[in-house]
Amino acid sequence: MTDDLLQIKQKALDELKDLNKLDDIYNLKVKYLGKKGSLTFVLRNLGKMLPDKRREVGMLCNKVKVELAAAIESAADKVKLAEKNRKLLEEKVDTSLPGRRPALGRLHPVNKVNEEIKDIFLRLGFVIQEGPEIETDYYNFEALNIPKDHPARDMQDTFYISKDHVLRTHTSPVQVLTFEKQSPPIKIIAPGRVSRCDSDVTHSPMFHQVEGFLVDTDVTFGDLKGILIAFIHQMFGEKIAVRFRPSYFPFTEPSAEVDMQCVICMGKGCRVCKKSGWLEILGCGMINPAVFEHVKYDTEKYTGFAFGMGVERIAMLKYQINDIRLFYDNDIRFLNQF
Ligand code: 2NM
Repeated sequence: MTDDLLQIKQKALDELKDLNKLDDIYNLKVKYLGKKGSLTFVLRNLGKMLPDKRREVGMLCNKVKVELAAAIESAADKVKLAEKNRKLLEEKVDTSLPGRRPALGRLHPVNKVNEEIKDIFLRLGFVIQEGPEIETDYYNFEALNIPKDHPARDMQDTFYISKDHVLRTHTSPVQVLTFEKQSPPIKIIAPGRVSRCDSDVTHSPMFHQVEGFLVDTDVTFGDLKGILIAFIHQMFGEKIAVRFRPSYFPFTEPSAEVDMQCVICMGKGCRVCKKSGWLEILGCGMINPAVFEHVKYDTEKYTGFAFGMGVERIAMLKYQINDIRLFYDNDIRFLNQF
């Protein structure tokens, strides 16, 4: 019997040597020391032995049990420690590595210039007014004295949503809506997105406009010139020369196009100004009484001026960008320059 016990112990120790998983060690413990284990079996049969034998075998059995339990415990500890070291090594963090710098956001150049334009006119006493990007034929054309057969209504220029609704081709409908709600004096700018069916290096099917207008008694073309020259000087510098050229818009009479001295060559003539020394930057005029008649303003009492400019065009001149599509490519290398 004592030989059996020593054999069991040796067998258990031999098996234990090869184990390196906690589960296997636990199973071995059950196999030898558990309720149905080999040692427990011996202990159960002690009662059938003679007293002397029983004492001898009992003592040895307990000794083997204690030794095996200790050996199993120490094997388990070793496996746990190895596992812990493996994890520490695997999850090691190199705290000396440099951190990743988060990319800073910035304003899109079109938004930046839009903000600058708005700031200048706010300082000149204008109030910002916005309106819907989808308009009826009436507000986008009819009320602005753009008759049914006017080329600006052509399918090539206007995105029609339905027979009667368009994506606004300018922010002028905001002016008409304002005229309907308020009486003079009015001094407003209308910034916003507009759409025209046109696309090349200087035209985008969607772009941004700032239009402005002032209506009061005794408003003159001189007032218009004063405001626009002040704007151009604040936007591009005090030294820039400005000229007004006669032009035509259905909603203004007289109308003019405004040129400023080429900011690239300072008027000497270059590729950007096509050797002329001048760059066209906005359109303007005295509001056509036909527009006032639509909103029932007294044309004998009130006069007004209006102007309009493309934000992308101003941004292209300011930052010397030669392709409008760069604004919409979302290339971070382009956008990071502003
Ligand atoms: C321009 C040029 C000239 C303009 C006129 C009006 C209104 F509604 F008051 F008649 N709004 N905008 C206008 C005048 C716009 O953009 C080149």
